[in-house]
Amino acid sequence: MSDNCIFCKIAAGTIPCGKVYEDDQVLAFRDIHPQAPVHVLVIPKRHIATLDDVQEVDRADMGHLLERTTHVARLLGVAEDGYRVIVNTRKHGGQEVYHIHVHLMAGKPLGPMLSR
Ligand code: DGP
Repeated sequence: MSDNCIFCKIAAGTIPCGKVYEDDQVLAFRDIHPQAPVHVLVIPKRHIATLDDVQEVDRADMGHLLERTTHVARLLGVAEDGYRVIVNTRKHGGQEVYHIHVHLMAGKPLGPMLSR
């Protein structure tokens, strides 16, 4: 756990969240500012600041994070129609919270990914 990391506090249960799934390694909860009808964040409970900080030793945990994201999509009933997964990374990636999180967005056609 990293001091002053809001997602570590959410993972520890000291800040409430709209939990949709949890196991011993990951937590999935509703984004506070949803940008799609379904917008969930899936985080590892262990603090890693950004995707670029992932090391070889984290491979299995990152695989688990992504596999559980697909599980959450099925739980929420959006897998068949499809969804978008985004991991914003550092400043130019638009990352605001420096604890790795997978955005799972769904619930309507989301359109082209990038505005030009
Ligand atoms: P990013 O820009 O990729 O770092 O996205 C961070 C997301 O986290 C953003 O969509 C809003 C969400 N968020 C920030 N603080 C909280 C919080 O305290 N609770 C919840 N549920 N979501 C949060």
